[in-house]
Amino acid sequence: MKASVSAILFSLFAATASAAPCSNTSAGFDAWKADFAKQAQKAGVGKRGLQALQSTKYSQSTINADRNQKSFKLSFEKFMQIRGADTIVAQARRKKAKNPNFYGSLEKQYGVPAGILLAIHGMETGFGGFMGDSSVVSSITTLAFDCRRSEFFIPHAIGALKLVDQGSITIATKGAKHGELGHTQFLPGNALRYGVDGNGDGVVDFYNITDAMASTANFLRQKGWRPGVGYQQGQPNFAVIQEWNAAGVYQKAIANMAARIDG
Ligand SMILES: [Ca+2]
Repeated sequence: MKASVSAILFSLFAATASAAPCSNTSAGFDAWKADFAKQAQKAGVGKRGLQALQSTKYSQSTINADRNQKSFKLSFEKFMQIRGADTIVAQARRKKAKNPNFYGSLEKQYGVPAGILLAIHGMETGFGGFMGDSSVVSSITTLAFDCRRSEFFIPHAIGALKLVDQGSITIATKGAKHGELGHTQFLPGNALRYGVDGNGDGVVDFYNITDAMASTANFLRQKGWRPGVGYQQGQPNFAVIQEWNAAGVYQKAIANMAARIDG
């Protein structure tokens, strides 16, 4: 009996699994893309998104970056020093002073204080100074195809194609090596889900500072940010900062810098 049950399970699995397998090299990327296009279409991706998928190229630089990720265990002090925390805080304080109404209206709408948004902006891209040099769609599609973390990246690849459909990005849009995009480096699936049109021009554009900041505030709010409540370690909103980035030292850095920016 056991054997026949597992035989049935196996055939069910084989019927639902994608016909083109993942790979640890570029071999088979085009065949996989053809299969993935069917999956994307079923998930609701439209014509523009599918065209972008067709134009993607296997991104060897993304895979090289992925393989070279080192798990770093820096102390908090060392991390702050390496990331230039003092400079970020000083720049952020100037930006806030220059544009108090902008940050004030974001806090009014989403409950997230300026310090948090500016600390994230400074940490992620140096306030938009460098937002990446890899094609977002090619990078994220390559990671969906790569065997190491297909399951994690497939929804983000679908998200990227839907962002193309809605006019937020194109095949030419550049981001970081893992497809992170815009001023605060959203992964595409998160961009799709939490993006908002902050400046009201009809496009959710993560390379526009107003849209990017509003989207970041919206992400934090949707993840449970509570207005007027503390965000240092041990306080309720620290859990929301943990949703932004998985690294403990990064989370503490954001909370520390935010308090100094708003202080
Ligand atoms: Ca907009």
